[in-house]
Amino acid sequence: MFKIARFVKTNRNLQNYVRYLAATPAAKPKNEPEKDPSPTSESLSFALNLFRGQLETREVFPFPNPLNDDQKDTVRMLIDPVAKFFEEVNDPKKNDEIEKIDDKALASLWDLGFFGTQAPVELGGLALTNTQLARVVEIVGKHDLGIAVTLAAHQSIGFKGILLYGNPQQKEKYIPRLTAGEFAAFCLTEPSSGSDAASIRTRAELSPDGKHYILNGSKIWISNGGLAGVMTVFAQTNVVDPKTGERKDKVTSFIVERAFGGVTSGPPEKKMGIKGSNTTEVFFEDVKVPVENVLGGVGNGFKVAMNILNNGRFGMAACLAGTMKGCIEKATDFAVNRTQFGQKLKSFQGMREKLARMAMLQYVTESLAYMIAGNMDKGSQHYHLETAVSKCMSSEAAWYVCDEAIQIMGGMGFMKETGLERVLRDLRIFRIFEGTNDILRLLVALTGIQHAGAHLKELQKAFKNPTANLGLIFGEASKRVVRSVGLSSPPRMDHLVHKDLALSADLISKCADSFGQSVEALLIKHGKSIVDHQSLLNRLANCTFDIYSSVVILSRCTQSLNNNLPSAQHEKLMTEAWVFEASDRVNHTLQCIAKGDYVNNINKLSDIGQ
Ligand code: MYA
Repeated sequence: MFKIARFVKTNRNLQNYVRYLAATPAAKPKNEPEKDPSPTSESLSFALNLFRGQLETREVFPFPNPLNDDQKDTVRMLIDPVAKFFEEVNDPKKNDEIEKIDDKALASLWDLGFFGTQAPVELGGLALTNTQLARVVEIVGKHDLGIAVTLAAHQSIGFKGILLYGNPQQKEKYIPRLTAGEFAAFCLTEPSSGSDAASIRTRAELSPDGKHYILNGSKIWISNGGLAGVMTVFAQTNVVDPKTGERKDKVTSFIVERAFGGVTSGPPEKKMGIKGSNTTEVFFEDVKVPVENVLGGVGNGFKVAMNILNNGRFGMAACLAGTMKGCIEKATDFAVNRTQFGQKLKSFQGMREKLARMAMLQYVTESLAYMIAGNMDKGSQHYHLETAVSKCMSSEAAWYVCDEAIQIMGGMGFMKETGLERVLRDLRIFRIFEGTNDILRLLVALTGIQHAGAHLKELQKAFKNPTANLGLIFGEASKRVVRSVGLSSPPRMDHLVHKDLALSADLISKCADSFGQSVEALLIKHGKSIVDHQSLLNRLANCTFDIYSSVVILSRCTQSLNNNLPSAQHEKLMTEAWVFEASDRVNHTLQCIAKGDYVNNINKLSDIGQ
């Protein structure tokens, strides 16, 4: 807003304004909270604009630069001790058996600075960028997912709110403690409130003297719940709505110390996997929370929670890219050494195809993680759909890759000693926590549809006063006329990709165009009731996953080809294979939607239970 106002004062020429915007990227200082992504405002999000059939490529091309020399040095200094920690100190099998991280291993993790990776140096942290963190987290994910969850529950969500929304006093008071040995936890989920995060019942009432909130309620499945001394807690508070002046309940977030009294935890939960991590219930009984411990403003808690989750989700893709690497290494090693029917397994085409698909999925996941981390480091503000895509895709890909690794290893894969059954058990929760993949698919589709709907509304309004909106109307009308006589050319990307990838870029550009047209047709057909067509929404989300991930790897592969990397030709094969399959899936889905036969027998069957 401010930028626009300042410019308009000094120069009213539109072309110059566009140039001005292009020359001043919206950089924001690290750790400054994102503005809430509004689906109607202009957005650089690729996924969001896809719903209008537009290819918004500014945050996908070029692929974010790798680290600079200083940043690389820092990562190098971390990688060796981390690898050594996992090879020499930590035993994931033991952590799984004793259902906690072994004391010595946990102490080493604190010594390595792993619990303060993104906190400022002056507050005891390592101040890693998101890209640097992704490199380190990949290694953690390769070795021990119980440890990954403990680390993430502490800093990716536990005290991320203090980093993003804390005032200087809150940061100075808490961050040094949280980088020096005190655990943090993120307390949102309740017995009656999981995916429906806004329905929490924990309450905080302002004390009569206005100095404290009195907190009552309980939270379940809290990672680090039995360990944490400091918690980010979400509770209903009664506030005056600034729009209506009426009082109503709104969620507020608080920094709560166990030392305040009245905070207790249940015993560690018995879980299927990630047993090394600690998960408990947490109870709050008349806890006196000082008013200065409100985080991010009274009544803003829902947005605080959502943005903490949005900000942390990319870490899952980085972590699981590492897990997949570990699974692929085990399966490859086995395929290279195992002889059956007189031949090494690797010489059978079926086995090679499995390994190729596993490698392709790992490449896609890793690329998503680094694309999003790089954009976040550059100051991107509209990444919440992209992180949701990366969370869903990485958790599903990792499950598939681990399962296939077990399949390749046969009986050996099923044995505890191989370590893959533990990884498979650990992986199961990744499709559930940090926002279930089901809810995130709906989030992607509904947010995208709202964005597309806002554009249609703009047009509708424009037609009410056509003389004042001739530009918009003519622009839209000519687009439609051209499209209707079959002369339309879809938005293009071939100028952005390496020439060897032009064909793949063309396939995906056409998908993006068809996708935009489908969304528009569906909006016109269903109007607001589209929110009830979840089968349709899930399919639109899947198309978004396929198109966005294809563009991400086209971008990465372009960079590798341009730089003549030794891996470039291999990357090109994976990119072409993925884009070919992804565009096929998108086209098939959109055709079924157009014919109205996306509701197949399974859907009919599921209606019987209603
Ligand atoms: S932690 C718990 C995880 N729980 C969840 O993720 C909860 C899932 N539920 C939700 O996200 C929300 O309730 C949904 C919306 C999405 C269903 N960003 O009316 P609404 C805005 C920004 O749609 P609802 C855990 O699992 C929206 O625009 N804004 O809301 C531990 C609207 O704004 P306005 C958003 O229908 C895991 C307003 O909010 C977002 O109630 C351990 C209301 O919207 C958004 N996303 O529900 C982690 N969504 O009013 C381990 C909505 O202005 C990880 N809005 O129009 C391990 C990884 C390893 C990594 C290692 C790293 C070290």
